[in-house]
Amino acid sequence: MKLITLLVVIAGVIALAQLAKVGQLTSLIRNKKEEDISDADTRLNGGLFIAFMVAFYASFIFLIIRYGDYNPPAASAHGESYDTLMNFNMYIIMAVFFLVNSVLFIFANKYRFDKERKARFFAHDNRLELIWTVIPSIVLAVIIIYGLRTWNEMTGDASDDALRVEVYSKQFDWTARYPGADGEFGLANYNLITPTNPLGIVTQDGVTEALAEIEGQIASLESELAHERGRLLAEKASIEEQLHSDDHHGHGHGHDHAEGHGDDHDHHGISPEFKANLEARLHEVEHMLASDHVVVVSNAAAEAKEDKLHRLKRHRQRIEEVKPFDYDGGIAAWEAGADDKIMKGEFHLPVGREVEFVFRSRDVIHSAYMPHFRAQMNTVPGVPTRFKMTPTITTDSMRTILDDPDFNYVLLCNKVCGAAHFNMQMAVVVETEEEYNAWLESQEEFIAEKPNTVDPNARAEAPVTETEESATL
Ligand SMILES: [Cu+2]
Repeated sequence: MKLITLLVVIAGVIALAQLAKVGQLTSLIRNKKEEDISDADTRLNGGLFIAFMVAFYASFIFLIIRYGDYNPPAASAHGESYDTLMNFNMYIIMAVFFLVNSVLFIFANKYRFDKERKARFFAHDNRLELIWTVIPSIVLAVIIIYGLRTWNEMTGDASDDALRVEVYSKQFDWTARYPGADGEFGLANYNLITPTNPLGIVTQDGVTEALAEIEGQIASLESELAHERGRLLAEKASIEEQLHSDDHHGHGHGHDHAEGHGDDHDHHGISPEFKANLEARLHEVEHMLASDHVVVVSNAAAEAKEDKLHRLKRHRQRIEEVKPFDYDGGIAAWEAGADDKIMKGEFHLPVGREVEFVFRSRDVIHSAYMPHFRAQMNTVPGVPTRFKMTPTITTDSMRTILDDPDFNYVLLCNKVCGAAHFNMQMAVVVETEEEYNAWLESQEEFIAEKPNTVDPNARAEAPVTETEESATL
């Protein structure tokens, strides 16, 4: 179908070119010059300019009526001034749009070629310069000053009793955090991020847990590498060779005594202690080879595992370096996070109360966008950002207003941040202060989730570690 359309278009262009050629030839026969254009032609072209302008305006007005109201109803205190600012700008832009295009098309028609008319020539006009410099300057100054004032109001400091909520982004979801009873967010450190501590909240338990988790991974990797069959066989062969060569020395003294007399004993003679060690290790290796834990791993896979082991050890070191004295408040600050409350999928806000959002990001720049609250702010790794707003309409009221029982406020990601960007959304529920308090009360504190998490003791008793220990004994 596309191919046919394309062929038709190409055929049409060729036909037009041929027609133009025919026109040229006929005017040549009639002894008319190409640049001789009749008054009728000029009038037609002038009229077409006007017709195009009318069609252009009609389609523009249609689009404005059909799609111009693209914003959902505003549901925050600053939403109205935000919308007023937006409309103010749009009206100015539209006025200029109509003015400029009208002048363009109407003048093209009005001043079409006329034999009787002579063009007026002037090189410079101070009054004209003044008009088209001063008027746009004033309009732009108004836009900028008005815009800045609104922006400053929207982004100014939140009041002291504002509710503080942390919104944390990562590829590809959102997490919200409430400070808990102490009103203070616990410290966070990305080194402490584990599946059960997605924000890396720093607590004594969190550090212990993260260490236990990583110790477990290191131990199992080390054991796996230690039980690699090829390596064990190679070690066994090497030990046997050493013991064997020592046997030779012990019995057949004076083999290679021809050169380097004195040194020979130090090099080849194995002390009884060393020999005992070798024999013990040989025994151990044989034991390991016979055990169930023997694995066969390709060289490339073993290298990859060693790399991973190296990375894990570096990570372990970084966790060990997370020390209380790095933070204001010392060890007490570590526990501020224990009563924090962490939300996935949905978070609640009380209506009519100011909220101060603090945004953080784990990986790349995301953008927290809540269209109904006219709120948007980039979330930047390493640089906390903020935004304050006051929700004015509860979710229930909005459902009535929109006549949509399934309506929910949303927090979206408004920055193309990766493959599942489309999936980064979280529901926001706005409700009365009492409902909100009851909801928050029912949510678990961060540390209360701990018992479900990895038990550090379980790790220490991992079977691999145990056999390794018994093997050494
Ligand atoms: Cu995103």
